[in-house]
Amino acid sequence: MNEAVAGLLREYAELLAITGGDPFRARNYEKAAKAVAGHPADVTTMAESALTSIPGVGKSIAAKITEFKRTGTIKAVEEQRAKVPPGVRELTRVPGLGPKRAMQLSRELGIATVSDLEAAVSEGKLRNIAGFGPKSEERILRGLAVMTTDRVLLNVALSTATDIVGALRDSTERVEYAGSLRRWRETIGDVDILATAGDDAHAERIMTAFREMSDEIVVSGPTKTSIRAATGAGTGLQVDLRVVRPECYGAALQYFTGSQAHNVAVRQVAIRAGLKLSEYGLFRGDELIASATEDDVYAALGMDWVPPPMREDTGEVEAGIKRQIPALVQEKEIRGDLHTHTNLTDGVASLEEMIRQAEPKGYAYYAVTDHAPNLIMQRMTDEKMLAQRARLAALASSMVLLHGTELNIAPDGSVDWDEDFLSGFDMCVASVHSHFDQDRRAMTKRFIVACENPRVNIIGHPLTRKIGRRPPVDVDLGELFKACATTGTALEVNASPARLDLPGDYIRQARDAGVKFAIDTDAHSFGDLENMKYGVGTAQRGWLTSGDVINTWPLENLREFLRKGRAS
Ligand code: DGT
Ligand code: CA
Ligand code: CA
Ligand code: ZN
Repeated sequence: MNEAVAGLLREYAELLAITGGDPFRARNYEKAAKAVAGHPADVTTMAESALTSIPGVGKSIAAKITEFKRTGTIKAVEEQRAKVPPGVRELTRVPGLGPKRAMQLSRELGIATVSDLEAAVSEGKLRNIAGFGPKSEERILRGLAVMTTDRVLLNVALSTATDIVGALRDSTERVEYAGSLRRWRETIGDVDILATAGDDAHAERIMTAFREMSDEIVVSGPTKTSIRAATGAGTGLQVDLRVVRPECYGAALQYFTGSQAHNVAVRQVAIRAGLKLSEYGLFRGDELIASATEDDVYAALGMDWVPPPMREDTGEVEAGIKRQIPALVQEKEIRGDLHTHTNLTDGVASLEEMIRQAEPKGYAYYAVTDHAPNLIMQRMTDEKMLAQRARLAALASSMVLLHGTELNIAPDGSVDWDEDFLSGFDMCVASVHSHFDQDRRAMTKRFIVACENPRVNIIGHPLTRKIGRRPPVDVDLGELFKACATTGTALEVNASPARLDLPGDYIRQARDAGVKFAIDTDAHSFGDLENMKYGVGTAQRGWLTSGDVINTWPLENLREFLRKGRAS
């Protein structure tokens, strides 16, 4: 039920923003929605007095949740809904189209859907509307181009896959997901699951169990069935299940993990050796040479096993043949999270709660990096920051607690505080949070100035893209990488599945330019602390080893890096 309540609260926040309500109020409902979605207990079974103990939930939101419990709806939400024409909410999701303009397009052109908008742009209709110039048309076109339609984010696919794999464990010993999810690709088209069965009857039992998980069967046969997921965030996502004999599991796993380009390249290696590779195994004529494990298959081809995130045909086959597959960074090597928030700014949990929640992860260190004053919505002040520092210093923890901040990189590359104030922090992340539309030259200069700041240690979510929602900024990455390498500024691999920023291909280029990285969750809630795996997967797609990642290093080495060559 929490998802339904969170959905209504989120809708209310969006509607308030569209109707021009108090932005702080909208922000509060957004925060509450996040907290409710991540709350462990079903909020509709909780007493109103208990509800207010959820971070971000005050009296009036608690009353709305109780109202939902009683009536199945929230009157205030319905009232706001009545003020907004249908489709406007959908339109505000187009990157670059704010609430005001979405209302205007609805009123003047009757645009009610994203496809209406696409048609109107291509017919040049926007040009006749007051306030819409060629620049806004271009911005909307770019926005439409990044909107994902039929692919889902990693966390959505992973939760669907984990549920289904877990349920299938009752029917078979060996079952796991393959495909793009196993490769940690940033978006997932469909989930591919592989299971083993000893005989046909066993295979049929597995297929039956799988079919019973959904009302929507796309296709079903003795060895392959596809359904659409029936529950959870991934409702509607296609899931393919293949059932194979245990003795060809390795060859099948290799085949269905892909990528297709990797498979084509590996098959070429087989052909050159006079062999034939398929999902059933590696053959010489009719003789089966290898198939039980992936290791066996790669070894019989004269290669190292290739970690799935590298399987994109970008040099990994050659590296495998030369026995030069790097020892990719692993999640268990991460010693700390260097970018996290609390409810002092836009996080939903208190400082003490976030730290208590992070401790079981076994980190050696943990940085609190709340937002700085120039992001005015966050209402940060010097006094609040210093008071937080004192609270942090007084906390006992199994982790070394670092006091940091997330600075805003202004259009000219400057950041919120002067060097004197900044020198009081253990470390600083600096990120672009506004003026995304600067041209390449200005944007590049902006990043370089930030890197040259002796107190800026990590550039947060460097592209500032949001997958399917906001395009990347236009920056000369070659210049940025050079500046990072020479100044000792790390680039972030932001682990939020909505960001994954930097992405793998750029990580590799940056690493080749001598850049170091910090894999961080940018956690705003308890749940976000669990996102580290997506960052590690992304780093693996960039071929990173622990030597490249500063938050796998012992604290002393990290501190040395954070000094950026300063004496203290
Ligand atoms: P997705 O689903 O678009 O996120 O990406 P994948 O990589 O999961 O693609 P999918 O689901 O179409 O197929 C899963 C794997 O199966 C794919 O990575 C490689 C293998 N595969 C599928 N079709 C072919 C094919 O026609 N040729 C080859 N060589 N491999 C294929
Ligand atoms: Ca797939
Ligand atoms: Ca598939
Ligand atoms: Zn942040």
